[in-house]
Amino acid sequence: MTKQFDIIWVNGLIATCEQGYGLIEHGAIAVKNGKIAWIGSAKDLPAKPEDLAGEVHDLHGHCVTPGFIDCHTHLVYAGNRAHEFEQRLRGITYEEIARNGGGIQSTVKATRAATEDELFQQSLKRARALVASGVTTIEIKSGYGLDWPTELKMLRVAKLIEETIPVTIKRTFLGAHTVPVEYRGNADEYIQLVCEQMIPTVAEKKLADAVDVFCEKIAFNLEQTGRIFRTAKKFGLDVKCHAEQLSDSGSAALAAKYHALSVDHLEHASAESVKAIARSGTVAVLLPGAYYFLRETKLPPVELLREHQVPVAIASDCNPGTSPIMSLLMILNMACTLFRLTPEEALEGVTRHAAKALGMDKTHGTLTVGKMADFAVWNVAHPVELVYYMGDNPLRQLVKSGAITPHLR
Ligand code: DI6
Ligand code: FE
Repeated sequence: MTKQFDIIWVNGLIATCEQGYGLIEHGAIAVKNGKIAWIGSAKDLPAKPEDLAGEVHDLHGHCVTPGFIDCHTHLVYAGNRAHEFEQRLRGITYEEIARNGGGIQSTVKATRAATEDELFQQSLKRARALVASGVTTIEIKSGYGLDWPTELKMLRVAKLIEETIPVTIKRTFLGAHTVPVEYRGNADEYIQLVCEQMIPTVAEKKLADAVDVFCEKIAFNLEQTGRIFRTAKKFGLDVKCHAEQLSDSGSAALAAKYHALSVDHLEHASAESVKAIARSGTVAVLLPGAYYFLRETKLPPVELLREHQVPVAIASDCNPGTSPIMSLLMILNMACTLFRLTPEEALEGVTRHAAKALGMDKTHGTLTVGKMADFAVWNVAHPVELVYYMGDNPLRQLVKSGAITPHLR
């Protein structure tokens, strides 16, 4: 006789993340067809676990969280920028390096030159490292091609990662990451290419779910950003924005006007920006790794975000220039030590709110009946320990769509 569920995990401290930690003690999770079919206190199970499922796992009191969602990465790229790290330590700023043809441009050069397989192998390594820190969903942006063949190559590589390891990949088209060298001094013409050729093809061939823009003095202005948003919306794509990372440009408020899924960075965001995103239901994505690595001193307006009840997600921003970080556990700690988020807020930031930042909150981000059975089992007694330690990795087991994934390190 077929049993009601496929697998049951019992005897765990389950953090559902539905509201804060959302803890269930002595909890059980039952999975059917890759989704959560039952969750609650084990004593409330309708029958003995063995009678309900063919496979029963004892969690021995270990802690369970939703699989982490890294909602902002640039992990598909070739080469690295370790030499620029040295330059910055000698006092040259990120913006100066960018103006001198380094920065994003140097990664563009390496990414264009790499074969698809080289790009895949290098990127897969980073995706595996993130997964090994408890991640089951990763957003990956293009934006190191800035020409169509390379943007396409990046988007294909992102897809191939999903086909190779058990992780969900959400792709974002970031053709407007910076002005490519061929269009230097002619950003409008490049934006025209992005809007008239690239975005329509991305939409038609379903190469990405969303479109992002780096709105900044060293990248694109408000008018150009608005043009990208209008085009993306016209073609049915969601929008996101790298907003107010290095200066207060008003880009977060502009993104809110277009009902952006998220505005990301926000160190320089004003009270007006925060009010605008609160009204539009946009998620604020904070990226403590970039703040740390650039040794920034201007903090994002966390208190204002709280006051206006803006959902706050946190992400790795994994990229070669400003956040060469491949552990979301590390980012959880940084979000608390650097930005003063509470551990509970930090955890919501890589689960429930991160799912919302990717428009997938109906299916992911919390341990709730009907959602995908993506969860992590941790060798800790309470979820705060995930945030507290640095450099440890207490991941015991990762479950993706109800299946236990082999260890991926
Ligand atoms: N903001 C960032 O932090 C990354 N991109 C962006 O728009 C940095 C990308 C890089 O330096 O390679
Ligand atoms: Fe970024």
